[in-house]
Amino acid sequence: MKIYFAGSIRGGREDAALYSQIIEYLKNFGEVLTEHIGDSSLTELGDDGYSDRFIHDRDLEWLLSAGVVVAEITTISVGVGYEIGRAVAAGKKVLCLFRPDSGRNLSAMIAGCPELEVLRYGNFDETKSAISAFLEKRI
Ligand code: 6IA
Repeated sequence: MKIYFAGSIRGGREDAALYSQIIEYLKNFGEVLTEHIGDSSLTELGDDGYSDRFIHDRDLEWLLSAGVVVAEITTISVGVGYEIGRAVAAGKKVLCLFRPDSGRNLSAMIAGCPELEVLRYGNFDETKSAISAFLEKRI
């Protein structure tokens, strides 16, 4: 199964190490198309050499080819919100992971969307059972 993982890039990279842990865990269930999201050398300001148009078109193609989408949404990111909206419109199953103890408030457009599954969690270990339950239903 192809898995699209979404996490903040220009929205801020403070959760990059957590994204990397989640991506490593997701690899137990299939091919993660977006491994670079957890790359600690990718900064919100850095330039990976590709144009924005290239990144948009490539990522959208990956998103639409994926069986499922998993998004860590604690760090607010316009790009991740856009990807979630496009995934819902395409009928994809999406699991959103949010940490309430971050002090941030979850958007009503995510919390109130009946097509999304939202897991509120405290630390990485708590995501594992939710991720496996979500993905095993779809393998
Ligand atoms: O608005 P954001 O940048 O936080 O959006 C992050 C989301 O958009 C991620 O889930 C990615 O799938 C996608 N995305 C945004 N920028 C990139 C990127 N390079 N490479 C791959 N996916 C991306 C941006 C390089 C930049 C640091 C110059």
